[in-house]
Amino acid sequence: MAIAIVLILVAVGSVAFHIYSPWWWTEIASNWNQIDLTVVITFWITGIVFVALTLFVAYCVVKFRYSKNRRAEYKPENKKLELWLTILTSLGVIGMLAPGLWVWQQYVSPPPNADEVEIVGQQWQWSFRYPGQDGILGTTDANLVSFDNPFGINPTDPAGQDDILIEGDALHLPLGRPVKFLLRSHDVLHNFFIPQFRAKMDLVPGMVTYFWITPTRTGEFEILCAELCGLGHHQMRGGILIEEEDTFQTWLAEQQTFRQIQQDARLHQNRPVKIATDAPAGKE
Ligand SMILES: [Cu+2]
Repeated sequence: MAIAIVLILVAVGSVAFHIYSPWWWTEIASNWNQIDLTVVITFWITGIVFVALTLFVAYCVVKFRYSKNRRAEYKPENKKLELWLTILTSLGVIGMLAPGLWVWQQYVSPPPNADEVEIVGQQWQWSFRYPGQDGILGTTDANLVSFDNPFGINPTDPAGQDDILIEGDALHLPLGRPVKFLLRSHDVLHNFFIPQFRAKMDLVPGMVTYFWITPTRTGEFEILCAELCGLGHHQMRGGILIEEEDTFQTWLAEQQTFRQIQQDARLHQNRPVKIATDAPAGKE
């Protein structure tokens, strides 16, 4: 009897905890309400099954408790019961999977007018690339990655010259405009995750993965790496700022393009560098 009471308390307590607990998702900042909905559907299905099964076990503990005068009945098969259990289980599994597939299809089908932004992950930082004036991201090659060309942009591709490169700063995006993220990794698996967007995706070395969102409120959010990617994984964080269109454009205009960065690097290389020395003048 005590076990039955404990089981009932577990069922009731779990439901009460779910309803009254202060923890819930952070306020959503993207168009992906449907992803929240899929999680809510899963909560409902697993919640109902959990409560029903726990209460059923409690019922059985009481109903079929030991009695001297009762003998167990051998019943290896029950076609009717098995059919019902199979149907109900299938419905439950379909109910949890089908909405996810439906949303996933949309998640990886960006609208044709979506802006493109590239996200580059490497141990252990995030960098970002905008396509610049021409709206086209230049081609890249991992073999071209160097100190002066950390994105590995192909210098002979005209589309890459005006690409805007952001390193060591937050990703800025305009409010209300759909954006397609193109994800690339320079070393190992990473995962681009912004909880408020309800969106994440793996970055896989050697391929470009993608998904899209539309930011629905301004604010500053955190980019997390959701893939254990090495010793510094925990500090692989970045910032993301959702701004009004004007503020975004002002910021974007202040950023350097690939061409400017290359020119600066060349200038720097050609400039005569004075090195302080203790040697007497004229004797070098
Ligand atoms: Cu990572």
